[in-house]
Amino acid sequence: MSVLLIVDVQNDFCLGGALAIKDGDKVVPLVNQLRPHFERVILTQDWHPANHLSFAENHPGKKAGDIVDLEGAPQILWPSHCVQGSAGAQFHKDLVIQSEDLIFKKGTDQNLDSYSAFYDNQRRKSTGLGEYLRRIGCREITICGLATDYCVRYTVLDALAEEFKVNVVTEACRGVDLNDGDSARAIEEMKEQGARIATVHRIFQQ
Ligand code: VGL
Ligand code: ZN
Repeated sequence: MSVLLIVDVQNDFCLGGALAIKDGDKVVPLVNQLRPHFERVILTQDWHPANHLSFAENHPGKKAGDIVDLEGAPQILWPSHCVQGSAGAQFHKDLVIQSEDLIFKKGTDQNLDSYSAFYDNQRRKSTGLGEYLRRIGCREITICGLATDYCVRYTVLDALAEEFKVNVVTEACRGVDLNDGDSARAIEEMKEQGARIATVHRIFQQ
């Protein structure tokens, strides 16, 4: 069973969004080209309550980019983004979504962030994605979306740790790059851990 996992292609990560990633919306046509080549498409949706503790706004005196302790682990503070039910949390309007697609929402717990589509950042709870993939007989997944250095990176590393074969379509990913080179380093790390870099062109040829 071939699976395409589309990570967080939501308005807040695109042009004009609350946590806009440079050229985030440029991934949309590429992701749309990828999807017909897969038997199943799964999307993740960052889906925070307004009081989420990854938001700088919910820590008086702190600003986006600061790091705080959240339940014993360091947490980067972000501008408020992908608030449940808000326009910013919706998928980009040009992203093709079909009724049979599966959507995994994450980051719903006020006290925990969840970059990975598999687990929250503290690895307390599984989202059920790994179990689902095993149940449908999926051994290999192809991952694209936003952001290369956060949700894509964590998702890829968890997928590898769960022993899936992982392809990352880096041209259909964009990163935040809080520090110069974060996305490039994330790609190197994913490769070192065993991810294969795929291109839209190469998938077309298969
Ligand atoms: C993301 C920061 C905060 C992401 C989500 O989708 O990569 N990054 N929440
Ligand atoms: Zn988030």
